[in-house]
Amino acid sequence: MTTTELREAILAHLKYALGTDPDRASVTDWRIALSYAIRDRIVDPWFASTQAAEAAKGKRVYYLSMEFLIGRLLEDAVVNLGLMESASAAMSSLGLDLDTVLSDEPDAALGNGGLGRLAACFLESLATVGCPAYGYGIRYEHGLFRQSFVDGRQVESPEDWLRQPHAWEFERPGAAFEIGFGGRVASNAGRTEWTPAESVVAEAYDTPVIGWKGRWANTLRLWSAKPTTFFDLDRFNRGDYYGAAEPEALARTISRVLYPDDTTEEGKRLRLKQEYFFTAASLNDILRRFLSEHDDLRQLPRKVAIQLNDTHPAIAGPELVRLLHDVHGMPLDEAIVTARGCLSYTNHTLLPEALERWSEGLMGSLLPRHLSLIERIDAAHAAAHPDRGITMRENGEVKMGELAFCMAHKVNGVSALHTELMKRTVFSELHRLHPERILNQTNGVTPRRWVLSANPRLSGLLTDAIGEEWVDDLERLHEIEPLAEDAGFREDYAAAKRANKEELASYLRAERGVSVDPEAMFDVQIKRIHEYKRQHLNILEAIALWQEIGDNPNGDWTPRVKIFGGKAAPGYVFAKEIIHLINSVAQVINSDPVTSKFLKIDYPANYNVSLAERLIPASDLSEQISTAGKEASGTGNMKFALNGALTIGTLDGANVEIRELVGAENFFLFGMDADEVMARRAIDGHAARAIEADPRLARALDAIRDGAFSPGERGRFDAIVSNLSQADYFLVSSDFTDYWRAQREVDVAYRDRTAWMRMAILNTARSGWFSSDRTIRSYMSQIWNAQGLLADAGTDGRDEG
Ligand code: GL7
Repeated sequence: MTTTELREAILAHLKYALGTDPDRASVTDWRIALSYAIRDRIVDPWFASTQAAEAAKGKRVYYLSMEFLIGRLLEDAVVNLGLMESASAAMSSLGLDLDTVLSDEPDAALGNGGLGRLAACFLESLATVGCPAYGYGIRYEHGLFRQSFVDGRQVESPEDWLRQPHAWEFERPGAAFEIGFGGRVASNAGRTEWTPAESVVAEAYDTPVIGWKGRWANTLRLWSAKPTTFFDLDRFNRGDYYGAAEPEALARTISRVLYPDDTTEEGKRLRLKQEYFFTAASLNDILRRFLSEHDDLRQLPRKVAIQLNDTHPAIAGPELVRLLHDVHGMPLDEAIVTARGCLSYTNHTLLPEALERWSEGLMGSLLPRHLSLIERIDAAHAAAHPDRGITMRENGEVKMGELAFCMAHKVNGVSALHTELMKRTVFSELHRLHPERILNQTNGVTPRRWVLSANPRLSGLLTDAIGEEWVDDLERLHEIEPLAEDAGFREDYAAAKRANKEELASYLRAERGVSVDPEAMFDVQIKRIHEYKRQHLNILEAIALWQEIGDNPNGDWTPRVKIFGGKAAPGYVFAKEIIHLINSVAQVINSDPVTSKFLKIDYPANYNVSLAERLIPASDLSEQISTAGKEASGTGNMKFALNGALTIGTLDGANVEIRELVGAENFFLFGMDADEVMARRAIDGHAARAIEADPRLARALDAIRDGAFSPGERGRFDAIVSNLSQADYFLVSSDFTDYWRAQREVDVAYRDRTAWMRMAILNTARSGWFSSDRTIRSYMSQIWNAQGLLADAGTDGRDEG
């Protein structure tokens, strides 16, 4: 598409779709007009892909996820269609700057964190490798809350991404299913029938997902809840206007908000309704599509692969059994085997509080038929393994992890370590019974968003050096390895990093009034705020460093800017205390005239995908400091390594694999490993001992206790101080000394810029394995048995390495 054609298309949409003219158009109008013009280019490849999938009559993959943290879509589409230059030229010919237009788009924040972002990366990779697939989820009216800070405390407000027209979706009133809740179950002529007491309509909204070079496009189908009747006319006519609107309000509640919990589970009735709502709608849709092409439901596992992204859609097991058995008359045992042949389940966390359990009372009142099917499935499983006494029900609750495990033919963890721990801990009994079922699929990230668009400077360098093929064959980055020894390349690489840092520095100055020196090390920790991720370990180190610099202000300190980003679940009190502490410490340290040339702290509010795209390319140091055994994988860690930030981290999640690949000498390791963590936790008084043994730690904690960061309010952070001195479940105090040691090694390493750049280049060169294309190909061959349909690119059967 030429610049002129694109320009004409934009102007036409501005006029005919938005009804405005160039003189009156706002940036948002221009952005939507550009989005429509770009969307038009997606529709043809999208149709072609759909038709190719229909013609092939092969297997389709269905990715069921409560969360899709997709962020902005316009830039993704422009980049994957190869239209960056035309779009930029067209916009400037209209007097606009493309970057300004792109950043006007609100983030689609239909997810909380890593799990949701992984789903978004997977969708993009599925399209890139040409695997016929659908993402299924919920079209939340309000995504993740907006975060602001008031006096250093997190304040949440609703996010409103649908206030403007959403240019990427197509409403499909024809694709709708009635979803029931509650009611009665009865036997009728040998068949079980469920008559729900209430129901809502699930209506589809489709967003095309275009892969690299526009060769293939899949569909993200999100369900919106609508009432079966729009309003109660009788009540309206009686003047009861509120009452008349009630059915509609109640129905819409189901797709109103994303639950803002990250890893901890909120045991709410509405949450279970949301889970069943989107799972049932998706399975109905999947069966409808299957039956439009085939007639024998016993063939379902050959044509349908359904991936359950965590246990949130685990009700898919009993629901699919119900559809096959109750609705289509398949014998129960066969229905269970058939359903299992289609389903597979990804576990994303071992945290006990995050393993979903629903009380049988709640389940029975909302989904009575499903509860009785779960009892049948449980009994069948127990009968097959009579000596084991494993059950998916305990203390009047249904354990969704066990249910998902028993109804899946494959169960996977998301990093090598996490998968091993799954076998050893939560699923040890089930693993013994089904030793072939658990396998590992280490997470990945899409290089199109996380390198190519987020870091155009680095991308340009890479393409100049080795050609463009790395973009969808990321292991080719190995080819730049020898260039780590090339002084010219090192300088270019350093210049790209430096320019990214300058850009971030001006953003921070403009948006936040904070001035930071791009020469300083940018040390970044961005992720949800959680005790196991240990942002408080990082801030303790900052306090200790500040004290030490204060003792010796003429010392030869390595200047650092510590940047934090992330939200806490609104009900997670301790995490919110950590946020308050970081902000309070930042305020004191940043205004210290003696130390602030060496140490600054910034915590921009409302961290989201777009902010991550700004921060990661500008980072020198990536903080991956979770208590070993707690972070299932991490995916931010991969994005940083690809963009040439060095990691300071524990042996946790995918850090282990990152370190193996980039080389131990290019990674700053510290802390206890998962086994040591378990052993140390068993030792009485571990926190007190650690504090006693490390005067730096004791002094930092004293400063917090004495009100150094809460003038006039000594006890403000007592909850944190007493936690770290007593129970300290996440072993912050016990890991502090070694963390401090590793940070000082980082300081020394950063001063030798040649050596540092060598390490950074090797991180980029050796992280190509973390492409989500590799992960998706591996799921395709090891779990889904699905084929890619790209004619030219030879993706079928390509080795996943
Ligand atoms: C998570 C894990 O905490 C995280 O380590 C992992 O990278 C991610 C994707 O697999 O899944 N599990 C989880 O419940 N959330 C995650 O981000 C919210």
